[in-house]
Amino acid sequence: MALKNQYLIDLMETVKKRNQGEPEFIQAVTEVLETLEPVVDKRPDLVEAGVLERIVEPERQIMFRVPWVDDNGKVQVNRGFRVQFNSAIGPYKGGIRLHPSVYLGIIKFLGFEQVFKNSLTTLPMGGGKGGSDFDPKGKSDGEVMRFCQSFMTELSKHIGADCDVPAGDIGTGAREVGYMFGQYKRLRNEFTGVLTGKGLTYGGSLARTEATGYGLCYFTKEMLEANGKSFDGKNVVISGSGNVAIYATEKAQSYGAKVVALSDSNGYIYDAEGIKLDVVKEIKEVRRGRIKEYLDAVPTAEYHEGCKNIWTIPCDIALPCATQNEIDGESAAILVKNGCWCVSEGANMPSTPEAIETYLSNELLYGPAKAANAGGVATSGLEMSQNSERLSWTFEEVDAKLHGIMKSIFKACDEAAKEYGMEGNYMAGANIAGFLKVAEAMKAQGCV
Ligand code: NDP
Ligand code: 2IT
Repeated sequence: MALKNQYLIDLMETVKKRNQGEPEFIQAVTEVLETLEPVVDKRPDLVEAGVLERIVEPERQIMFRVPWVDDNGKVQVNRGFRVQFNSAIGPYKGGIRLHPSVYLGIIKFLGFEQVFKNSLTTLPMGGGKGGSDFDPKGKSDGEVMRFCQSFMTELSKHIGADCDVPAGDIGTGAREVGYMFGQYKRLRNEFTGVLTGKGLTYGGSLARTEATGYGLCYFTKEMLEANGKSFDGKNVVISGSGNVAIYATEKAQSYGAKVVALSDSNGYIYDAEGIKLDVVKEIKEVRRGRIKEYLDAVPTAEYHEGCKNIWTIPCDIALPCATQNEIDGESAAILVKNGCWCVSEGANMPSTPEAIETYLSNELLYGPAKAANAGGVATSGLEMSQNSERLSWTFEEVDAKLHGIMKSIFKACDEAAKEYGMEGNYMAGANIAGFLKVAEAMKAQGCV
């Protein structure tokens, strides 16, 4: 899809000029602006208020040095980031990614996506994202703790329960959130809900661990049912084997699907009998091991080096749950050739523009990340509510609210797509519905 509206073409040129060397950010903005063309035609008042020029520019970007001492007594230096993208509808909210590939462009694309995603959740949360090029893999607990403490020493100056509330993402799980929370509390001498994804003994919410993966399946189930389909008896390929992939597998299996593959950045496993999730949880959640160790417990499964070829496995439904741009045009074409009819995204921006074009032109059911993976941040929003009222809800209560939110997100995407003449294009629906709420709030608050 190419932009036709001259105003949007000019805006995109400005974004490209201003964000050189940040292809992921430009990709994320391009996708959104392309789907907003009918909104620009219908809502000159939002154009007049300069909402689009403002929404593509982060409110604030913070970059800082993160020095820490490794187990050999040597000083290490990483770079820390927090991009506070948009606070029109609530405090900045979004995870922290710890991965060697992190640079400003990655955090900006994630922060931009987060603005629309958080809007879709129906909860009052603005968008932000943070991270560092620190790699927790292979580090001792002591090293991870010293890094997290140093990272938070600077970050604590910029966040707060009513200002900006970080959480987990790639490489940031309960361990890292715990160390960061402890350091924030120590520096500020206050016990507040400044992070989500906390442990259950100190303010975390039940079902937050499961939320993104479960939410992905709740959203996907709605999309399937609206199109006369279901998970039952279907072959499913899921990439990644981290937090999102594990709980997507759990919920898909509970819906009667057969999940036949999982991966990590080294390679993928194929188990024709269906993945034994207790084995994966033991490897990944207990031992922090590699996915190929699955074969030690299940010798009948296969392991293949390299993660990309996971998309050559024939399946009905593909749930990418690892990282950005993990499905390119070539992989998408192979998926389609092998009979895949649904792609629903647990990861953020896992499909390249060419892959998305392939889904849409072949009429696949396509659940875009902003909508499909919003269950994690939605449950973070529920954790914030529980922290504010100093109560904790039961697993069933949180899970039921999450389920309700994912249903309403699907409905919002479906209805917006219909209203703007793109029925069945849930990507356009998600972008439009997510945008409109933030845009109305920005217009109402004046030029800020
Ligand atoms: P984890 O760190 O728990 O797991 C990430 C998984 O993806 C691992 O299996 C990892 O393999 C793999 N992976 C990461 N980077 C790459 C890469 N460059 N190439 C290939 N594989 C890679 O993270 P999460 O499960 O939390 O996050 C997965 C995705 O879901 C991300 O896109 C994240 O932004 C998104 N997401 C997460 C939410 C959450 O609540 N956690 C909410 C919404 C979206 P390895 O171990 O080898 O690195
Ligand atoms: O991408 C995401 O939505 C997340 N990593 C979760 C963010 C959050 O604040 O829970």
